[in-house]
Amino acid sequence: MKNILVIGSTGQIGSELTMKLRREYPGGTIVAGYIPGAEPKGELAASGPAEIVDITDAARIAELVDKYKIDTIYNLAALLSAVAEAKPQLAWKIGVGGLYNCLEVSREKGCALFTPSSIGSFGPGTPHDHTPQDTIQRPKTIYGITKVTGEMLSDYYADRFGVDARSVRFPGLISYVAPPGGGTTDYAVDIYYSAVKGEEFKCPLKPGTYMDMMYMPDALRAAIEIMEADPEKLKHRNSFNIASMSFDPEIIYNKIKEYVPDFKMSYDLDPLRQKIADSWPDSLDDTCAREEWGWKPEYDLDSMTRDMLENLHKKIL
Ligand code: AKB
Repeated sequence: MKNILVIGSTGQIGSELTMKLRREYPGGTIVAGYIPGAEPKGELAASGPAEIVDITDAARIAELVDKYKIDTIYNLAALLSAVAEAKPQLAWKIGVGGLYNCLEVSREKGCALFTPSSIGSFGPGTPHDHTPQDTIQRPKTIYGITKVTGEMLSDYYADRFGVDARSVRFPGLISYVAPPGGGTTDYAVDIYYSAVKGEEFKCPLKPGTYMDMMYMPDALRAAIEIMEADPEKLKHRNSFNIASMSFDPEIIYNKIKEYVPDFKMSYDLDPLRQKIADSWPDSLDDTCAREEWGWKPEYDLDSMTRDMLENLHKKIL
């Protein structure tokens, strides 16, 4: 049995992860934590408890941990990379201050803790192709700086206090349930919406901009499998490279065109997102995740595209 608090349960990852956790642990209590204005709706609201929790309020996190006898916290609160550049102070407060609160509550109350890191934790000095697990991490964005700080702080709490903190470096995540909002990789979600609505897609990144991407079902599985992994086998903790596909705007556009032949794309570059994307890896090497806890993606670009188009048709048409 597991009792889990998901902080940020109504975001792009949280809205699907909370439901998957409820299916995976039917005897447990999975609490959907949200901030006012982002209330859970529909099945998410109906299928289990929901509580207001602001990650900057440590006392509230501790109160909920006591109330529901929580043993695991999924910390999904973050400002994504592009929006974080507009609000760097808030990005630090949520990304690092919020993580510190989760780590302290986990230390005091014996919780395990999952916090996503990102391909954004790397920077221009990192090898861009097959980026190794252990390499240079000198990001230029506030988002990346909070992620590297978070990785180091989580490892510190694991080594110093025995907190079972674990993490994966998520690529751009593609999904049809809840939109991402504010990331550099969001174009790879938006392009599917344009294709299904029959609209021309204006791509904010130039051809040749490669980044790692992943379909949400694989990302959700990774978030659960890393927390279930045998600790004896983990040489790393915070955070594991995971990968499934890498493409540039032309590759995803041409893949969608195989299914939507009339689909049109033009370029309308966003200099901020382009600069961020150029500083990130083109493709990650996820050998350590494969060897230490058996990570393996199921979706590639073709199977993801078929599933995205089918589900978006049902959702918006
Ligand atoms: C973003 O683009 O900011 C995120 C990420 C890769 O962490 N999707």
